[in-house]
Amino acid sequence: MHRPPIPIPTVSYFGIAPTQDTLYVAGGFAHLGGQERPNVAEFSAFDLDGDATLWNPQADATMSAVARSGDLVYLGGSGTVTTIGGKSRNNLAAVSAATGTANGWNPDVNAGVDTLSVSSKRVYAGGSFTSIGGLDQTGFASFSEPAKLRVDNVRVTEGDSGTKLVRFHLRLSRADEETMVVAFATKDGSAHRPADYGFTKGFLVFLPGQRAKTVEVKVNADVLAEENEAFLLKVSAADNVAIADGTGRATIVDDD
Ligand SMILES: [Ca+2]
Ligand SMILES: [Ca+2]
Repeated sequence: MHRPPIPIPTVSYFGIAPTQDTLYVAGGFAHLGGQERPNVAEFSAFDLDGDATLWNPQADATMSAVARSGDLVYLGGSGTVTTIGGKSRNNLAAVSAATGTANGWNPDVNAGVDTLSVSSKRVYAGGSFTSIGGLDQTGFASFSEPAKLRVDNVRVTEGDSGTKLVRFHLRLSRADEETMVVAFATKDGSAHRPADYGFTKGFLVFLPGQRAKTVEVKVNADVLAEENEAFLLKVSAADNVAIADGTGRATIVDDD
């Protein structure tokens, strides 16, 4: 089994979370592992030099807790944190383990989160806080993990005349009691708008209990002999939903 090299502490570490391949460190520092990694850093078992990885959620004040669950990393702040993973987040956030970007989950904790743990799709937090989301909550809280959204890849045979519809399926990992809104827009790949497909953008609402939605995009047929082409559907979050995979790829299979 690989074990990440644990960096020698020259600064304060308050939260440590090992996984099989990585080690997360939260604390009060501007640099760690030879990189500028404000208050949170990740180390890889496969980098024997002990350099921090590229993962960089950039918390704006001392962090005190970290826990990894699936493709999310939960981060707790020491009481004065207002930005984590590129978003305004008071002392508690969930960020992507791939990109370090915060998702829509936003509990809003008024003071320090000293310990975090995730079990059976619930997040447990303990600390010196007295309110969460503006409601009285002292010292301990538990939350449902945010529902996670995935966009499927699709393939469509081009056709020789008219248009076809490709259907991207957006699926939540579980039904939620909250309404969720996500924004979507197509993006050129090797297929270009408007020649190959119709630019499509908008919002989708998942009402409480709903788990799947479809986005339809028009694809233009032609009789040109060419390579298969592809474009993307990019989905971004609103509150509550975490984007596990926010990019769907539509492959237009040439038939000429
Ligand atoms: Ca064709
Ligand atoms: Ca063609």
